[in-house]
Amino acid sequence: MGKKQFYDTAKPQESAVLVAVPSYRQTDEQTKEYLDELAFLTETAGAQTVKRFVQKLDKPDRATFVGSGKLDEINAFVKEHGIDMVIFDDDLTPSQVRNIERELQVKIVDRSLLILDIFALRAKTAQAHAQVEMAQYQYLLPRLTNLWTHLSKQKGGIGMKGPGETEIETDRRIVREKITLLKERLKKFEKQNFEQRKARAGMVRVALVGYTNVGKSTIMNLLSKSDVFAENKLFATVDATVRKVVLENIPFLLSDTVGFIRKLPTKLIESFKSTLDEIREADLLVHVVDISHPSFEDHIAVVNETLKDINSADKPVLLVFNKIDQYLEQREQELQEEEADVRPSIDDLKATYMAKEHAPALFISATNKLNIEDLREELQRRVAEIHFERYPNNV
Ligand SMILES: Nc1nc2c(ncn2[C@@H]2O[C@H](COP(=O)(O)OP(=O)(O)O)[C@@H](O)[C@H]2O)c(=O)[nH]1
Ligand SMILES: [Mg+2]
Repeated sequence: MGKKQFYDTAKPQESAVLVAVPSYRQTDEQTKEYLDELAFLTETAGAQTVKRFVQKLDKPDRATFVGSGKLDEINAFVKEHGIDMVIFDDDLTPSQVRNIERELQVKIVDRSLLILDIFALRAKTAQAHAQVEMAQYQYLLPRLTNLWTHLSKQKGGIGMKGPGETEIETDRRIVREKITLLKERLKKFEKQNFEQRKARAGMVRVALVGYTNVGKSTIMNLLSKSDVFAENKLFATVDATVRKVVLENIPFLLSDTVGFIRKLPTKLIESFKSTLDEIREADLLVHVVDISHPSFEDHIAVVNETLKDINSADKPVLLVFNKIDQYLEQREQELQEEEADVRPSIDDLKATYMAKEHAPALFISATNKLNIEDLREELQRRVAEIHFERYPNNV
């Protein structure tokens, strides 16, 4: 898989409709933001969202995820507009996929498959390719009996960057063998990583963490004068990058890695464990937040949850709110339009978060280079603290 893609680039952009089943507790505002994010993922994967379908339910329908009336409604729309695929904001069970596909006769993509696809597009190093491939096979294994029917095989495109036809027709045994081989290959990478890390011993390690698309790679480039790929896309960077940075004569290692997202499939986290080692072994986490995003508080919670999942929740954290340029613009507009609830000033935010965290919180703009000196100073101070505690003789 990985490089062996079945994506026909000559094809016009694929069209998609999105489907979400929020609980009654979820506000409409939240539902809209979640679907905005799903549409952004869809766009990142290369397709265009044509329509969104929402059905409030206590929990998704066991057989078809949405109720039969809603499914008919989706079906009518798909037929009328010649839609290529239906994307669900949750993971579907193999039997749900089978039932829905039988009904709609188009490609059915769930959240895991969509994210896996983006990862496959974005992986650059051999290790990241192997990690994505592993996750793809693990996703495929329980679904081998019903995914990739005649329909999906002809079409290609999103969700079809998985194993080719020959693999699909063979049985689970072969997929299991592939997983075993990949495990061995990944072990070799892990050994190499371990050797690299030994070579880097003696330096404080700092990891940039945060939700996807908040500006981690931009900050990495700013601090280390490196050239990590940054783009207004979700998961622009899947591979971990480590650079040496020197501030006030104290060297430390800074790593940029894959961003987090809500409902990140656990299988994916597992496959990326060795990439996430950079976070797990860090002495200090720089948690970057996009303050201009309406759901930034949700994002902070998702990142903290994911850190818990990878046993890194109790590390020291420096909270950095990025994109204040955009935030201030939004606020300015609210003030001008005399809106009822104008967002708080940066000073108010600072007071709130410093009280909450009992530590400084920084407010910067990485692209407009606002308060970057503060960030450098604070980082230097925190790194020096760790450095002199650990290497008291190494002044
Ligand atoms: N307005 C604004 N955009 C920013 C800022 N920092 C980063 N960005 C943009 O946000 C997008 C995502 O940045 P990136 O560094 O790739 O985010 P990552 O996914 O967290 O690594 C890119 O289009 C950046 O140019 C900022 O301070 N202000
Ligand atoms: Mg990035």
